[in-house]
Amino acid sequence: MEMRDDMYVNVQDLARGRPASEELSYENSAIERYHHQKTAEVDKAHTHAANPTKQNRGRRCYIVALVCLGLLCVLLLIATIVLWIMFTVEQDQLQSRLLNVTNERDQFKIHQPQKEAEYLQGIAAYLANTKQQGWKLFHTSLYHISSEENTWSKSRVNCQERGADLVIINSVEEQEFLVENLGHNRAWIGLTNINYEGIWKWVDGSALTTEYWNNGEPNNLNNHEHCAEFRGIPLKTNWNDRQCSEKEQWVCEKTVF
Ligand code: MMA
Ligand code: CA
Repeated sequence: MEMRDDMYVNVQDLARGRPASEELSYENSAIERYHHQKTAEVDKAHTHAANPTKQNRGRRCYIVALVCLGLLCVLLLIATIVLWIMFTVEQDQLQSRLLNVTNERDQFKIHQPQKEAEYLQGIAAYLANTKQQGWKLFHTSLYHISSEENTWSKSRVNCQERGADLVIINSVEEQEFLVENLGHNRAWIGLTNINYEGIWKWVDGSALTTEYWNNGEPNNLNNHEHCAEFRGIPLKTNWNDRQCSEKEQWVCEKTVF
């Protein structure tokens, strides 16, 4: 009991930081050891108490990560569903458009003969009209032989006013057709060298390839003959170069198609 009191005193002394008496040094050190032991136990207990907190924090992190992953999965799923719906809708729209286009094509096919007939009737009406105005059809062109006479330039202007130009002869058939229709009449054709330093060219700027000059022509008489004419001789080779200011008939040509 005494010792207990001493212990109590000495513990108090220790707590107050007072130096222990020499007689009690052994007991004090024992108490100190006991105290240390207790403190260690308490610390250990604290440490044990702290460990569950750390574990809890780790677990919380793990749960948060899991939740995030779950949310990500859900978002991915939603995105996939949305994209799939969009794709499906677009596919449906494309299919219905394809169906419409197919129907339109089929309708056009059904009505094509009618349209073709209308188109041909239009051409027939156009040709009938041009025939009435004195145009003659040969191959894919219409030809008009003037009844009046004029210079080469004014003849050309007249053709242009009719939606045509002076005739361009590209084949022997065309040449023969014109010989046949002109007979003994002379007439301007769309061939000149006035703008091209002596080089003969057609009115569309194309070069002269198939030529049907009369014997000894072109002779550029007195250096004044720069326009070409049908000489008025019913021969396959009947072209002549003549002074452009001379007045004579002319032939216009326009393509049908
Ligand atoms: C002659 C001949 C032609 C020339 C004409 C002009 C009758 O033919 O020389 O080449 O173009 O005269 O009138
Ligand atoms: Ca001549």
